[in-house]
Amino acid sequence: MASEKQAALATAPSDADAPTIFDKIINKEIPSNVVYEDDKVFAFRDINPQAPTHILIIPKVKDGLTGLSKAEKRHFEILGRLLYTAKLIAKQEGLDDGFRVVINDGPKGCQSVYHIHVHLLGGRQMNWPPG
Ligand code: D5M
Repeated sequence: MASEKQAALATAPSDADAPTIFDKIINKEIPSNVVYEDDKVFAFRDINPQAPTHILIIPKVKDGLTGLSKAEKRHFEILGRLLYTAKLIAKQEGLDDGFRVVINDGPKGCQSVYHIHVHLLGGRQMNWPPG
């Protein structure tokens, strides 16, 4: 992929229940490099890593949560679980000196897949501000 930004700008925000490639990954219809799975959460390595460690953490059931901007009160628990799982995986990956979590939202946030996901990035020095 030439640019994640181009991919994001080329992707229209999708309907709440429209399937995405992440459904196929969760259902193991297409392969992924899985690093964590429980009854609610699935995590796998990003196909286009932006850091030595780059993992996507997603809810198994989207429940309308295409992105953070669509969050409702009923999503409180899963949102907490996604972040807590990021912390668990950071430990599992040995990111003891620090890491970053990112949630891209909408075209200007550079979101290209409309199934909420937390990016966990680590293994190099991060910069601030982000691009
Ligand atoms: O992030 C969407 C991310 O999804 C982007 O970093 C690439 C990643 N992606 C897309 N398809 C795959 C597959 N098949 N495996 C692993 N990772 C994938 P966003 O925040 O929406 O820009």
